[in-house]
Amino acid sequence: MTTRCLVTGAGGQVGLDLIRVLRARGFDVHGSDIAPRPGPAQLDDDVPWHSLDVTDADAVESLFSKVRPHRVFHLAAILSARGEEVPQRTYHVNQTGTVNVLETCRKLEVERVIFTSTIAVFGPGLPELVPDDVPLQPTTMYGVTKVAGEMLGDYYWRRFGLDFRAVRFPGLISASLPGGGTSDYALFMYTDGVRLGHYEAFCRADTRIPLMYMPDGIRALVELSEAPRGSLRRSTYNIAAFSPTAEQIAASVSTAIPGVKITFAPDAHRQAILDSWPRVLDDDNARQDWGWQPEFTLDQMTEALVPKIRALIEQNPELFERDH
Ligand code: AKB
Repeated sequence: MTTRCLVTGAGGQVGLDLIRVLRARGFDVHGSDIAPRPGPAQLDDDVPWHSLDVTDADAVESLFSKVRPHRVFHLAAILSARGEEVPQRTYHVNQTGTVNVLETCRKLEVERVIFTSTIAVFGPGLPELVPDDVPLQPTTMYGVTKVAGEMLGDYYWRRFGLDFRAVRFPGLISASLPGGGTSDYALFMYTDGVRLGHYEAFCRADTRIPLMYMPDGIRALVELSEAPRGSLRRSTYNIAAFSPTAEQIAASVSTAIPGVKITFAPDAHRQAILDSWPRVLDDDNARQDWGWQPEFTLDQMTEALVPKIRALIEQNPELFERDH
């Protein structure tokens, strides 16, 4: 029998790439989002798409009862920077939405729930190398709700046997516009670098956080979802790839876009968030339990990403325009 997967928040930065990879692996994949169905350039015509507001418990239950997924990839969330604009709404989408998804999966006996957590669960006062288990003291509503999501998922596993698994994503970078993250300065160096030949980053040059190229992030989700439960000693795992300073990213970008000018004008609010996040993540548990290993280094990502962004901008010059 073909495994059916349902992805929430599927129209976001991770979802569309995840759908492509799951389909290539032979899964029957359904997408859902509060946003309208993406166009054919982004999503194959034969992918079923459902309109879903995860804050509406009845709507979640009704859709999941209709689709009857074996696996749910719960991605729907508002990210850190946008999340601070209206924290109450972020709480509702990220927290109520996650409770609704978990509760429905429990009732319908969904086999597995895969959740995307983040480095934003951490807060100030971290060691240089940050393991899975340190006190979690997030400073953003996004981080607060992701800590709660991790803990709720773990509770549902221990209390109800719902097979819940999560990765803590570093800042993800891909050839698509992210939706309001604080790690976005890294991607904007590439997109504005190609589009305009310059970018003024909203962080200091020495800012250092964990980052990852999207194909590695997607592979992590898929590999964790397929790991034998017996090999998992925990529900939530740090995963890491590379941790360059913003200045090192700029240097890498300039190898692929000669003459690009990247400058730094820190924004106090976003800088404070970045400074509260880990500089380097320890992902030993993921490596040991389910064989996690990143493939892309910063420079390999640069080499792969710049031609992709160039091609996309040639097709659609407005694609990476933004008002912030
Ligand atoms: C954000 O910046 O909010 C996200 C994240 C690190 O989870 N990219």
